[in-house]
Amino acid sequence: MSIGPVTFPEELVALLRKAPKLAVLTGAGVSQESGLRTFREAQTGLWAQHRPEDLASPEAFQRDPKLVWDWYAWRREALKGVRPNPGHYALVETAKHVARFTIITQNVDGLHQMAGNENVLELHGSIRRVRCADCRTLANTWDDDAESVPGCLECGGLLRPDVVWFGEALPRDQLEAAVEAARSCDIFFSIGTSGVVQPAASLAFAAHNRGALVVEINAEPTPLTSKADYVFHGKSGEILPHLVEAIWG
Ligand code: BV8
Ligand code: ZN
Repeated sequence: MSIGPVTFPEELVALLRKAPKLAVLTGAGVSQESGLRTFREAQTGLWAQHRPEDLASPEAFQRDPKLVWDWYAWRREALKGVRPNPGHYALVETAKHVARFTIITQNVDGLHQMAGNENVLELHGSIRRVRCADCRTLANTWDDDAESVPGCLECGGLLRPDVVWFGEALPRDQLEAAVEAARSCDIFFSIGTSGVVQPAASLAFAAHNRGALVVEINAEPTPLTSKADYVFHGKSGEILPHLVEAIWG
């Protein structure tokens, strides 16, 4: 489904040319064109019988740590060879032209950083990091194909992905910085997210309530669509490069 030429309202282009303070919330949709499944998309293979939110929980890890460990090992394997797409690179370009640029991502794939963005807040952690479930020490190395879940070299506890599971608190420093960025930005972009998971989904509304302009770029409508000032429904990997071209090209 490639989109025709996107036209960007003059007012939005003019505002973006004024180099405002931008906050950008991203979700799985921004990585879809890099070949990564979104959360909504059904899992495949032996994971098809599991809902992501059933595996991404401390209860699941308690119940069957090896099953959860193997799921993340499978997702890390799927990440090998995956590269950022033009949507990620357009955000790198945008960062060069505005006063303050903050990416607030729900993605655990590290593709924003791989594309070259510096100021990336990882609200839900990263599957590229592994830590101890007990003492939280980060592991430098680990064996994804080990017979059993590897142990922590510090305390012997089980290792787990350094991500935020459902029911777990978000990293305080990342969340506080995200709330600050949302409350003090001039324009808030919500890109490739279904806007269902909290507290991430409330950030756009926090920005809106502070008078920021809200722009949604998503393949389909979300709970934010009716509140957004500008809505572009389509693929972020196609729309974002067009936007950058229209403003700074
Ligand atoms: C917590 C890491 C408490 C793990 C993730 C209030 C109301 C209701 C429920 C709650 C609430 N507050 C808290 C909850 C519970 C829960 C929650 O929100 N549940 C939901 C399901 C209702 N929240 C939590 O549990 C949070 N923790 O509240 O703790 C607490 C507080 C203090 C002390 C102790 C405890 C933790 C939430 C984080 C969970 N971890 N990920 C992992 O990855 O394995 S969430 C995970 O799912 C992702 O990170 C992301 O956040 C979410 C998936 O959403 P999206 O990224 O948006 O992806 P999705 O597939 O849904 O949508 C993709 C969109 O892109 C679609 O709209 C599609 O159309 C579009 N698209 C597709 N292709 C493209 C595209 N768009 C553009 N271009 C394309 N090419
Ligand atoms: Zn430990």
